[in-house]
Amino acid sequence: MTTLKRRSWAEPFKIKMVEPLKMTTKEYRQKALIQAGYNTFLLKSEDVYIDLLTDSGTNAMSEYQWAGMMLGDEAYAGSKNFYHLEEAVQKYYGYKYLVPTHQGRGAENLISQILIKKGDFIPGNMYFTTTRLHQELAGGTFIDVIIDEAHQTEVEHPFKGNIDLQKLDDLIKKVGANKIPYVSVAGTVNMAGGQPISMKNIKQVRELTSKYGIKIIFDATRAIENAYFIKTREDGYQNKAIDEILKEMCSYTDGATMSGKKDLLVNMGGFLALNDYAIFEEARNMVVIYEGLHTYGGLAGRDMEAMARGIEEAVQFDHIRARIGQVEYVGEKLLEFDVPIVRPIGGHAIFLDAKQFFSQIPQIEFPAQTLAAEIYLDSGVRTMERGIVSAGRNKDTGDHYYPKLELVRITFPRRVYTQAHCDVTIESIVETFENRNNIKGLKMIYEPKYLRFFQARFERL
Ligand code: PLI
Repeated sequence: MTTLKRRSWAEPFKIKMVEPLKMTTKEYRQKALIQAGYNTFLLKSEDVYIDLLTDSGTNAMSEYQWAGMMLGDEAYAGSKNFYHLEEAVQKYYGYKYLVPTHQGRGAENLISQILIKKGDFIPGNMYFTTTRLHQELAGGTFIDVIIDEAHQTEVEHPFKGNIDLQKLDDLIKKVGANKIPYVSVAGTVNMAGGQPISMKNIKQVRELTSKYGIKIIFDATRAIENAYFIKTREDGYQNKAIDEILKEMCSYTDGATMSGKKDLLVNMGGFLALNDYAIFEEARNMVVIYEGLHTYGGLAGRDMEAMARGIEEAVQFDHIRARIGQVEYVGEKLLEFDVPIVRPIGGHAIFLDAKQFFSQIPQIEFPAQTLAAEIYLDSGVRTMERGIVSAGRNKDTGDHYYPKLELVRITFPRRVYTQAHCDVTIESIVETFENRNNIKGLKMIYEPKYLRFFQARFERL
């Protein structure tokens, strides 16, 4: 007789509506891949079986959110859904002022233009594509001050998103505090593999920056997932609720940019949240130019309502445990087959280490791009490159950045896929891994000027 080793958890919801998926053959996918220039961003979604490209805007909304959509107040000015969203942001994130934006990068544009002057430096815990680009477009230079462990895929560290305080202090001393408008602190650092920052570290960054009068702008996009890791990994937080932890994290920062398309369980929406009235006033003026009036910022009333309701659901422990539990399920299975992944397992995604996976493919032949293409070809599962293509080029020299991390992100939309979908994904990756030595790299045949990973095209070598 076998004995039970553990009790499983399951999702705290059941399925009410389904969206059929198209099943395709390998020959079909081969054609689709060539048409898409070996770039998974250029595939048609209908040609994808299990879409693990991103967790951004791909979430399934609840009946509570859909009911809220019917209560959209589509007034040009002063929509009641704006006031509901404002109240929810104040209650759960703790910031005083809210400027809605169509999505996260709308907020990044506003804060970068307001706070950054030409020649400034913006330190942060690893870059994110759109965040860094807005900082650069505003005349700044992003400086990575994340701990070294974040660049080492095999090193186990509970908080690989932490900022190296020495690196930060050295930078401040080198360039001067007046050249650093703010530190860009992200929760569960996306490009590091969905790795969290500890509460202790955020607090220490606050203490250090306060000495110099430097602000902290928080990328709160996946801060709720970060709060889960603090609760489960950091001393003193086991008995705190997710919303308490979230609010404490935000309390050490001066404002936040937010893509609601992740943590907040919606398909569209974002915001800029601030404590300083003067900066808020400027953002509220500027949002009118780029997004829309300050009480809708590019969103329909119904979108703001869904986001306000999404905040309430996102901070529920059972939700966040199941969300991260699904990602852990996939990661643990891949580790059983010795597939190289970033460890510890991240919050929103599994990151395959493409340099190790394809040790025969040099970085300039795009191992991660190749791997994402191969997985699609094998099973119709769509993933995303997060390596040299995403890193882009140095704006001064024009050379490729060669990031230490050459990853493929297998990203899980919230509340969308079942465990059987997860199993199909695992089997496809394991089979590609077993066949890894027969696979060659790619060459880039078209490169767009900005954020090239979205539209670049490749051919097989
Ligand atoms: O896609 P936006 O404009 O709503 O948000 C931009 C953005 C900002 N910060 C972080 C950490 C992100 O992950 C982010 C968007 N991420 C995408 C699209 C992703 O696929 O991860």
